[in-house]
Amino acid sequence: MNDADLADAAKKVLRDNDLGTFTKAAPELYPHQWSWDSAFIAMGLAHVDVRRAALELESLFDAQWQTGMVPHIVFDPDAPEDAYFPGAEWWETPTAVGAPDVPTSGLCQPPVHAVAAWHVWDEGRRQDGAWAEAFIGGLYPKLFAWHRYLATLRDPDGTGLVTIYHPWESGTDNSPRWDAALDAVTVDDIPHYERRDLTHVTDTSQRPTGDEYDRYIKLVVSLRALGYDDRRAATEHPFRIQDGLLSALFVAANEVLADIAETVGAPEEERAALRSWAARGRDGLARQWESRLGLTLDYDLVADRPVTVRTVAGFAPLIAGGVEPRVQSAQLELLDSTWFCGAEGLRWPLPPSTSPTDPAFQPRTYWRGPVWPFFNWIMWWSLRRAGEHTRAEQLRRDGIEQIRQEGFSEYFEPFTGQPLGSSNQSWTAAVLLDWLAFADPQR
Ligand code: 9WN
Repeated sequence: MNDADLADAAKKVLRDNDLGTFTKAAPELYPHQWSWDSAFIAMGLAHVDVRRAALELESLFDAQWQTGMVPHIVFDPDAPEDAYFPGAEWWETPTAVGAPDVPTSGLCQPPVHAVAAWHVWDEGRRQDGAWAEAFIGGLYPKLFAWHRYLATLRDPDGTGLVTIYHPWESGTDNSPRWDAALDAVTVDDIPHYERRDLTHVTDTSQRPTGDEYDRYIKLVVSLRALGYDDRRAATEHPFRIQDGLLSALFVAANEVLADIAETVGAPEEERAALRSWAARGRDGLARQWESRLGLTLDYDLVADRPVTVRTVAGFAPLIAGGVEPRVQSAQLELLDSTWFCGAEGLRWPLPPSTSPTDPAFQPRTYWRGPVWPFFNWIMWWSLRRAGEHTRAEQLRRDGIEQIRQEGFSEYFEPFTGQPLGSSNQSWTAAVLLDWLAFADPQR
């Protein structure tokens, strides 16, 4: 398939998953709007229909909580009730203080939205400057409120590291990063529930286990009982981890949002706040740097210890950007070492979500080994920001080949390249479109 046909196929995936004001993350497995998926989808849609791309972000931010939190799922009220578990009724968010009047989950996901907004604005201003200005001016205050939420309620001590209450907030749900903390969560009193995800995959070993789901549900029940009150969760909730990857994306997004703030003429104190959150985040990540592994580690606040596993999340310094040269070199070396892209027998030198050298590695199971295209995009974007253009270009080409040869799947087995999880996953199509547009000599 040539690039033009591949782009058409990607557009078709997004069109088929389009529900008017938002794009469902996948045709059956994920029939609602997911927060960070929508950000990536907007970046892809920017190359197809920039106004539709803007709407993707605007509809998500219409569900923003009064605290500033952007919920991880905005439920489609027209989807069948049993389409996804846990569905809208499980969260009981309408009774929570500050929740919007549309059904959402009570969690959030990594803050990549400012990066997406910048992409949409950048594409938009080539087409219609006044429209682009109105779009970014309208979204900026909501983006700022979202960042302020993360910098304050999710980092009450100002450590620079953002605390998550649930593996779903990390977006890397069953990563071994969370194993020890989940093991410590007791599940003797969870209500009966029925999973839906297993009916949408060909092989259930590609999804999290029953034990993991029990704990996911226990954590939802705990937050629900706390009324999704961040101040209470900060001491009473049984799962509290400073997430290095999320914090790194927050650093990068704060810098992008500071640039947006300048563009829209935002007050000086907001610009200063954004820059200080970025600087504070870098300091926080530096404290979590584990030079022996060449990775940055998450910190479990409940157990009071760092989480020592080898996963792609450890590339947090590279993703945050602007780190010391010795840290950047160590990360670049590690990326192509046998721990990640240089592992023997990989179909493409793309980073497995968990290092094949980690005892928890499982090549077909979700975040325990498979390669995720949208994550490849994050690494590509980060390498470019770090000035590593040659390595970034190789990653972009391999990322495109993976999709060209194996399709728009959610994730892929690293050695065989076998497509896994959902097919026709929206953000896979979206990042492909952004990669192809990058190669367009007209741009
Ligand atoms: C839970 C939608 C989402 C992604 C996450 C991915 C997966 C959900 C699930 O799918 O999580 O939020 O039910 O497994 O881990 O990153 O946003 O694509």
